[in-house]
Amino acid sequence: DVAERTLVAVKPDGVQRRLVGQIIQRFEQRGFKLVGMKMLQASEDLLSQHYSELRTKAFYPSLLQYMTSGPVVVMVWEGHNVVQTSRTMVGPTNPVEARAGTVRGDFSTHVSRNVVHASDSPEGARREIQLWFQGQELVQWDCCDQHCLRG
Ligand code: DAT
Ligand code: MG
Repeated sequence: DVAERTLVAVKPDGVQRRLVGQIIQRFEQRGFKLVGMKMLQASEDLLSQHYSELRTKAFYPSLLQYMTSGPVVVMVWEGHNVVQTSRTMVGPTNPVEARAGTVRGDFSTHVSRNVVHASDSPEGARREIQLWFQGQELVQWDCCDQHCLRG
């Protein structure tokens, strides 16, 4: 079976606030496998595809402005139920609802600066991974502890 993958991105506020390491650490310690990672300044074109569902929202122009305001760090993580588990680790969209222990609950106060992105479904993850990564940028490798991580 092909392991599930998800796209996680540290948004420009997270990079500026030097939270990249702490966010990577959370996914590593949970037991997920990093299979792709890069830092880039995202273009408006890429972000308009990434956030195409939000096109009609009032906050969409400011969302694109924020997301192009500085570099992002995008990652692909792999593992059992990684999509849903990542959403739980990241917390709800609005930090006011995010519990301590989640990324948003620990590091953010405002919905427009919520530090991190994580795909919301396996189909969404496939679409986003294709959008942000070339196939050869994803690395297939054996994690030596993988047999300890599931039954
Ligand atoms: P999520 O990032 O939790 O998947 P989403 O896909 O609904 O949330 O929205 C994408 C991003 O858009 C979100 O992380 C922050 C921004 N956003 C969403 N709702 C917003 C709002 N009401 N005001 C400002 N920004 C908002
Ligand atoms: Mg979303």
